[in-house]
Amino acid sequence: LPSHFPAGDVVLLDCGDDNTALVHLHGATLLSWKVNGEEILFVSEKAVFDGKKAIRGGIPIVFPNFGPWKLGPQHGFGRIKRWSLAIPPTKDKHGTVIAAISLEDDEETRRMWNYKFRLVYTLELQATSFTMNLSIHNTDIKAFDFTTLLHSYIRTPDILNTSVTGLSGLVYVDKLKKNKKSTELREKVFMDENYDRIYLECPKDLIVSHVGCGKHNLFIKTFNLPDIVIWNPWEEKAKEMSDFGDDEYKYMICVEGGMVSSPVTVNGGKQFECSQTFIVTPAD
Ligand code: TA6
Repeated sequence: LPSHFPAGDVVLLDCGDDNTALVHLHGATLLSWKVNGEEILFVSEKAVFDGKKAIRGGIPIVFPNFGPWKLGPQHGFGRIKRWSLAIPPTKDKHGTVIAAISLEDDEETRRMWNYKFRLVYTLELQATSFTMNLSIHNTDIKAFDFTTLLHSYIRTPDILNTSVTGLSGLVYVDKLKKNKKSTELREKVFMDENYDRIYLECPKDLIVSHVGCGKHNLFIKTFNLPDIVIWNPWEEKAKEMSDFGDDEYKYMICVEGGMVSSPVTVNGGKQFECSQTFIVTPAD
């Protein structure tokens, strides 16, 4: 385990040649995804693993609410609760390593959000690709609404040289400008300041350039996660976060697939499926 990751509640998926993924049962947070030994995800050196708040980095799961929530913690309880190992890592006949972790309602979640549910997070690791499947089961009688998102922190050696391709022509909500809506005109979206935007109904796959140590791009394909949140706290807000280094904004970009612009309704006994696939490709 990397030095600053605690042992204990982590599950390692290993498909050989230093192609691995590490998920922490706290918040079902992916802490690491390595492709031939190159770390693609970002976790703050100051991340806290006390189980009381979300881990700052990796891919925490946002459920049942994206953003500030009057019933409980911001971004909901999914990234704070301790999930359970449902299917231990096993290699299938194609060489894909598959594992699943799950979360069910309990007294604590029902006090905030009085519904019965079961989340199953199935991870599929191959040599240069990684798929995260989230199924949200309504095990209650009554219907419930939620928003959900995979809050992916992607590593970069230089935020100024990292861009997101695939957002051109989309309407985005700018949370830094009182939720003002604008249209993205750029083929490649670079950041040189605090960004906090929700790109709505993104139909295309995305490419995040120069991730990891900078020699690879990350191709992101989503299913049922049409809204793409792009976030970087930048310098001022980085200083305000106790679990984030002052200069760490230079080494991460959040590109987050979600169903957040309008809530999903799932009837009793039914389920909602969503997923994202990450593929590492050589940088152009
Ligand atoms: O992903 C964007 C965002 O909603 C930002 O507004 C910022 O709050 C970020 O999530 C991190 O939120 P957190 O509660 O983890 O500090």
